[in-house]
Formats: sequence, C-alpha cells, structure tokens
Amino acid sequence: MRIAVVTLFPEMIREALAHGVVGRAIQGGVLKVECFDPRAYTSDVHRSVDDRPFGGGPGMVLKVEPLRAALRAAMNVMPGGSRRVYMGAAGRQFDQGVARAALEWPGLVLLAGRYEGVDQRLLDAEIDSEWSIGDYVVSGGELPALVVIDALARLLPGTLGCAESAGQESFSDGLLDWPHYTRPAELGGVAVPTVLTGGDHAAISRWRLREALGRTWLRRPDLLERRDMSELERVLLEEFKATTGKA
Ligand code: 9D3
Repeated sequence: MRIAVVTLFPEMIREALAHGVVGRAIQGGVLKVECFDPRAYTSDVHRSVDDRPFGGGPGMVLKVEPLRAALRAAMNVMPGGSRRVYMGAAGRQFDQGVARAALEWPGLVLLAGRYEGVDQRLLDAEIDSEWSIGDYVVSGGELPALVVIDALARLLPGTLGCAESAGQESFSDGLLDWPHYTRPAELGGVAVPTVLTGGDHAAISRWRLREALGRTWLRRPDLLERRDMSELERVLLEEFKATTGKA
C-alpha cells in the first residue's frame, strides 16, 4: 500500500514509523510512506505557510497555495485513483470499518493540519473526505495520521506474523479482548484460571470467547447491539451472565 502525508513536521512521521510492526512493514516493502512538506513549496522569502484568520481571532490558518502544491506533488507520485483525506476533528470518526474500506484504495494522501486549521477553500477543492480519530483535542493532524497509518499497516498481508494475522476474520472481531495471563501460574495466592493450564484447547477457546463476550457486554454493550450473534455466542454470553450475577 502507498501512503503520502502532507505535513509541516515530516520528521514526526518518519521517526514514529521506524519502529515495531509498521517499521517492519515498510522495511519489507508491504507499505511505502512518503512525506511532503508544504514549506518546500513556498515561493516567498519567509517561506510562510500560515497567515492570520480573516474576521480576526487567535491563532493562524494554513494558506492555500503551499498546501495545494504539496498535495498535488503527492498525488503526482501516487497511483491513479488515490484518495485525499484531511485529518480533522470535525471529520467522520475513523474506526476499523473505515480502515478496512481504505485498504481497497490504490493509495491514500493524508493531510495533517496545524494551528487553527486549513483555509476552507483548500478543503473544498482538493480533499475527498475528512477523518477524526475521536472526540478529544490534539495539537495537529500528525498523531491522528500516524494512528491511521498504524491501523492500516496491521491489516496488510505480511505485516503481522501468521500467529497474529489481523487480516482474517477472527471469532473475536468486534469484541473486546479476553484476559491474558503468563507465568507464574500462582502469584501472591492468586491463581491463573485453571482452564488455561489444563491443556484442553477446545475448552480454552470457549472460555476466551465467553470472557470476550462478557467483557464486551459489561463495558461496551453498544458493540454487542451491532453484532449478529451466533447461537454459540448467545449460549456463552448467558453462561457468563449466570456466573457474574450481573444479569
Ligand atoms: C481547541 C481548538 N479548536 C477550537 C474550536 C479547534 C481545533 C483546532 C485544531 C481543534 C483541534 C485542532 C488540531 N487537531 C487536529 O488537527 C486533529 C484532530 C483532533 O484534535 N482530534 C481528533 N481527531 C483529529 S484529526 C486532526
């Protein structure tokens, strides 16, 4: 997959992408990420990328011309049909469904803003969609762009080891995780659930699915409302409710 990021802080993007799962995806050629700095596309002596807002008020607004030149330079190296997405707090909330849909695109150009935002005329003329990463305020679009890149990279075939394989539909998709344990099997008098040390792999799978369903029911009932539950899932959730006493 090809991703371009239009950003005033290209080092922030490059440094973050050098590590872990995403770093390996880039090293292995499964993912290519390029940065385009609007400051490199300025023509005035001060290399200015921002200016004061019409109408007054605090903060600065990113100017049209450097952003437009950087976006077009990015689109020129990207495959035809690539989409241009502005990372903005007023956008559609990015989630796993948006990530899966974006995997089908030939390429993705992410625009990360700074200061109070971007001149609206640039967004109207040069942007296909706007994504937010959630209802909280961060200082610019770079961290949100990195969140998007990380979520996409994990879905690319060859990024995760076969032990993980996020690409395949798993029984736990759309559910919260089950609890995890490692050695020692007993710690300060607190033992690991006995099913996990018993070696019955079918029982372990049932236990994990039951715990995932139960936690999701307790903490994120909205996720279960959207879910088309199988008969096994209904049975396991009823078992969970019967053992917690919270039904
Ligand atoms: C407190 C300032 N806000 C006044 C109404 C506007 C504002 C300007 C710039 C809010 C956030 C930002 C910078 N944020 C992003 O660029 C951003 C973001 C976010 O803050 N939250 C969630 N998703 C995103 S995507 C880009």
